[in-house]
Amino acid sequence: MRILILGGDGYLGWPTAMHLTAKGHDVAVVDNYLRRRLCGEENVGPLFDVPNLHERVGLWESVSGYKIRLFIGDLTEWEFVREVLQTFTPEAIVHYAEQPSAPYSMLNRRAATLTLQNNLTVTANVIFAVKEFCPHAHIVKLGTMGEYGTPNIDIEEGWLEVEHKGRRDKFLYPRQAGSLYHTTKVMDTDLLWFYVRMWDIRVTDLMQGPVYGLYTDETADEEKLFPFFNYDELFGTVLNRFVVQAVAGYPLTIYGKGGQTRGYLNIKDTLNCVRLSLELPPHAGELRIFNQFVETFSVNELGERVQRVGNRLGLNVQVRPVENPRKEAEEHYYNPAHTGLLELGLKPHYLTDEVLEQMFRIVERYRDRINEKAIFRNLCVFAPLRQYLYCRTQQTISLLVEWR
Ligand code: USQ
Repeated sequence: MRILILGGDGYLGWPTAMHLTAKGHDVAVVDNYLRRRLCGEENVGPLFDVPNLHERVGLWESVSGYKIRLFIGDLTEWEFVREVLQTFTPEAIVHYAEQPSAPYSMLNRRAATLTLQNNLTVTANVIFAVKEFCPHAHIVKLGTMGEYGTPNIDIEEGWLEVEHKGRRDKFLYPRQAGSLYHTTKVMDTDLLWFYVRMWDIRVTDLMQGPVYGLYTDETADEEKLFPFFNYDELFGTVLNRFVVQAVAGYPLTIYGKGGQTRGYLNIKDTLNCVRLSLELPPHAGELRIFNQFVETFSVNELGERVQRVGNRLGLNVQVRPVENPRKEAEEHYYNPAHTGLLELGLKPHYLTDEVLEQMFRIVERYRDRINEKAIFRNLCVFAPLRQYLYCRTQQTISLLVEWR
């Protein structure tokens, strides 16, 4: 299949490109290095340097023999989108080309409008380009479990049957995002659903949870093929951050009460979910939605696991609750369905101690590169004092609870 990957430089885009070529597909990637630019502006680099796409494409061809076509440019510009689609004429498009960070989207007005403009314009351009140049192409859109928020009822897989005053109908499951980034993903879903109804396009929306890990079958131990590994407060996801913090001797930053529960998956499973969705597409005029994760953990549970494995490896891992920089429920009900991808044939990789040990071993190679200032940035001058008071209050509450 001719597959176009939008956002091919990213944490997931690049490993997806290698994986799909290794499975026999003809792949092109597109990127404008937005994430690299934003990380540079915020002074939060990844754990190790990642070669640019020209170098990665060359390296992948030299180790595997597989070619990847490359387009560098901005997908918010229609002329560029037209050129790419007319040149490559994809049969499927994997759309990762979005500003992917919830905390970045909440930084300030500039970050908010950049997230809105980039994410929504790219999605709209993709839809219009499919209609104009390849109306049968299947769009695989990376959505997020965070679109649903944390409702006090079970989360279904995309849709909800509602009975109201004796009549029944099926609707998109209610969305209530917890960040502007997540809200752009809700808007993406609405746009796609609208054009599925209007133009009979063919779409899979993958509602993904936070991803962890580095190794995929294609990277093996070739470090120059590893994806970005951000561990900073803006672009790092929680488990990757905790492993880096443990290696650096930095207490694990549990935000607030730590009961925030999410659906997690290994990066290897992301690649398999995307490939299975591509190889078993929906019908024209169908919006198919899968909840893309394999197991749920609270932040406290992740912290305990990282601490246990890190200590077994000879580290002295401390856990330190910090005042939550986000506005989110810290204790809540969470029971999302996730059977669709298993039915397509997904064989999950679970978070075992061995998987964590492998992450620790890679991160330890780059221990000297860890910039502690990027782990938890004090965004205002009173932040250190506030953090100190917060920790002391939490300790006093725990003592009082024990005493009672
Ligand atoms: N958290 C901590 N301590 C930290 C970092 C995070 O307690 O040091 C907590 C957060 O407050 C949150 C949870 O861990 O409750 C997950 O945070 P995260 O940074 O790993 O994930 P999030 O910001 O939600 O976003 C990530 C990806 C995003 C994707 C999303 C899936 O950056 O692209 O869409 O995971 S989901 O979370 O299901 O919406």
